[in-house]
Amino acid sequence: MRKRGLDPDQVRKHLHEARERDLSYENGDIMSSMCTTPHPLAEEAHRLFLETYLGDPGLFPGTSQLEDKAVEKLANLLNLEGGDGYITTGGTESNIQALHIARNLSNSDEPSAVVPESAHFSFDKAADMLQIDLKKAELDDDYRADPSAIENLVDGDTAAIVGVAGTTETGQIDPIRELGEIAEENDAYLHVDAAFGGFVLPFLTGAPRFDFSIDAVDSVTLDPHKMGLSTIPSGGLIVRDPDALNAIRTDTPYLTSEDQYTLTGTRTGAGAASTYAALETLGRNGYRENAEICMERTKQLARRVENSRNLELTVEPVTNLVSIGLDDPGKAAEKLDEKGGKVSVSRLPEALRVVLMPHVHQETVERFVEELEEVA
Ligand code: 0PR
Repeated sequence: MRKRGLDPDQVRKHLHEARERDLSYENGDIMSSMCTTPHPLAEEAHRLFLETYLGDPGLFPGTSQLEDKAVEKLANLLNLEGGDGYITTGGTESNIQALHIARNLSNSDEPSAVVPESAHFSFDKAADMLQIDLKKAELDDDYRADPSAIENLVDGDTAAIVGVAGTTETGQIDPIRELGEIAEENDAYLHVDAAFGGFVLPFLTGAPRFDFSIDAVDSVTLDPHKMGLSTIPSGGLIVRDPDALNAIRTDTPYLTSEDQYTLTGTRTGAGAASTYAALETLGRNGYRENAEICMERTKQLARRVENSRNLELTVEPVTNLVSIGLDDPGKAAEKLDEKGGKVSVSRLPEALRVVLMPHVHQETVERFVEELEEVA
């Protein structure tokens, strides 16, 4: 560290230089992310609550109340009356904590979790940290969880079964109801990772059910900092039974609260405030409009892919993500990169993965397809 601090203008200059090297959502560079420009009011809330934290909630009762309200609204969006949960740092923390609950509720000496092969890598982190065996079940032909493959891996040590609503790589929705039947028969905890789909599916007519309207669902991850238009970090973990949180409670001597069930200690109140602001200002109609616009562009891209000679859809998109099959997707992604647009390559299926977040406008889609046809 420097002995004498720099002039603020000089530091500011360094900050701006670094920031200018970043890609930006708004000029259409980023097509691989599930994050986007937050709603302006969410951003305003974030700034207002910048120095608040919820690790010691008695110091920030106002912020703490906003978190409770945000949790209630998220639960309501997921068709749950009552319930509990908290605003996490994102899908990873929510998934870790869900398996944490399931493991601690399990009677097994060697608890395991069964997930579809499409599950996000946060479950690998969770399994490693929690010292549980993670069993990955093969997918069906449409890259969804295959209930019979899941069932084959379930045994007396299965603490949790996981389903995904809006998978990271294809945006697919697992058959949660069927997974629920398996969970009930085997007395296993059922967690649904709707980090991405949670703010899309409730607003699409005819989307399959994935939430607490299915009795067997014990907890759901949904991320306000993805399609919820909140600021980073805002994640959500919602549990059906408030008592489930007792399984991961830790005493917190000398704080204003007696215990906490969160993974992190000093955790920002900005995510909770920002989530509350986005939920309140957008309402169901605002989110519906957002989801519909994203799906329109998704369909626009999907149709272009279908009509292109060298490209194919690996699956028909059900959320705002398009998975494009072509020869050597890795090479295509590299070439697209040179042109400025950032897409990613999925591994299952091996394909180009484009996420149609709200910042990916119609013109961006058009430009992308032209560039893609060139490189393909
Ligand atoms: N569950 C699902 C289904 C996800 O897709 C993700 C993240 C998570 C959980 C974990 O969420 P957090 O990253 O909030 O902890 N999915 C993408 C990923 O990490 C998100 C992403 C990808 C974001 C690329 C930005 C980006 O540039 O793969």
